[in-house]
Amino acid sequence: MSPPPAPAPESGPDSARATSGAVATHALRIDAARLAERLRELALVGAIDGGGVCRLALTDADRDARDLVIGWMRDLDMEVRIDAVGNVVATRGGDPALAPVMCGSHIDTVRTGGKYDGNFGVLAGLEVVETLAATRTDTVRPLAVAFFTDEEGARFHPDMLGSLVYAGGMSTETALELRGIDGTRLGDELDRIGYAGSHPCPGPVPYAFVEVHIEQGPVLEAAGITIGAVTGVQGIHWEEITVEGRSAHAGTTPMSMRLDAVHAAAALTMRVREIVETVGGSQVGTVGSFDVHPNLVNVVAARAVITVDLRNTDANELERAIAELGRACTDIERSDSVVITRRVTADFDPVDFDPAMVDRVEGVATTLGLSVQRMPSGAGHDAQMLARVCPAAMIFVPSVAGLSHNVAEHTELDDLEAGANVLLHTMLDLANEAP
Ligand code: HGY
Ligand code: MN
Ligand code: MN
Repeated sequence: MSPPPAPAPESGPDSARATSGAVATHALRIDAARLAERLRELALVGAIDGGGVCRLALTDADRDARDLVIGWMRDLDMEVRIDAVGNVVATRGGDPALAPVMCGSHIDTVRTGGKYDGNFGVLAGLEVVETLAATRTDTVRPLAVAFFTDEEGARFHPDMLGSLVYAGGMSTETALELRGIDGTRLGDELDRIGYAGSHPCPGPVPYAFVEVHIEQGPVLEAAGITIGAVTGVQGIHWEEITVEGRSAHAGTTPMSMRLDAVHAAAALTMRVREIVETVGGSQVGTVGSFDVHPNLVNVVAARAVITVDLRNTDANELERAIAELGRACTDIERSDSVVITRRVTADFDPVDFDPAMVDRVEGVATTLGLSVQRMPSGAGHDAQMLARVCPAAMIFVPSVAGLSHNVAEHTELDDLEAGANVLLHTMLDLANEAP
């Protein structure tokens, strides 16, 4: 599908600026082949079988990806700043006295990650900058492209950690002391990979923040729509639940004498599914990890540790699900004579994006001749943290078969190109707004 025709020439104060470069800004388009090449190259870092990527936060693969992307930022003559939790913000052009229009996302992935989750939002931002540089187009406000540390939260809970600290939602000190699922200390890992930056958090407040991201679900593809104008992000609640039983011999121990941690954790896992069905609506629930000790064929398990991920677009309904989880724990402690300990590791209310920003994304997509619909985000994103400090918006593009956090994650290049062009013109509009 060829890019849509350029919208009608702009009128008004910006029209003079619109021709300051070699091309009128309304006619600017990103270079899809260049974007695809960067996505391909970045996906080689931490590449795993099946065409996916494993780049957990602050691992060597994350370091190598950071080095590669910062190299591209510097090739574009961007000024790069690294902050105390390893967030990276590169800035270009505009009046340095004005707050930048920022875009970005993340380059860390889950263990079974795809090429596009997060990576697309960062590389689309670089593509916007390169398109403006190639046409000698400047902007009133600086443009910034960011990637935030540990957005996935897969290694160090919670998710969106770096942007949470950037926005002042968690102190740097607290973040540095976080322990990963592998027992490592976040601050030590940041030092180890050489990304403990000198710039303090919270970071400078942008004029606005725009994140383009794959949808990671089936909605846009099913509707045959190219662009999602994201209205907000659903609430997210994570718990690490430890079930303490008693190890015993699998052959000699009568069933009535067992304090079986696996049986109790499995019962709790089934209750999570029942809670989802009871609460209904947009409620979702996941037990994504299930660790057993000593994890041996002939030993009744002494301990099981599971993680529970509960999400809902409605804060009250999410609270209801959390309360139901508490009841399930109490029931199972009694029925199985085990001890259950709960540790909350993420707890974020639903976020609504600035309505004017959602209008803007919808308007730009329409002007570019792209089909667009409004929708909430099922996944967490850095934009929900930046929304605490500035007007924020998200642009979604379709995910093939609605698949993500899976090596087969895919989005067609035409759709990536469309999303990056909506990012380009949304940022241009914002960056050229009269101060
Ligand atoms: O958890 C999430 O929704 C995101 O992938 N970090
Ligand atoms: Mn993501
Ligand atoms: Mn993700």
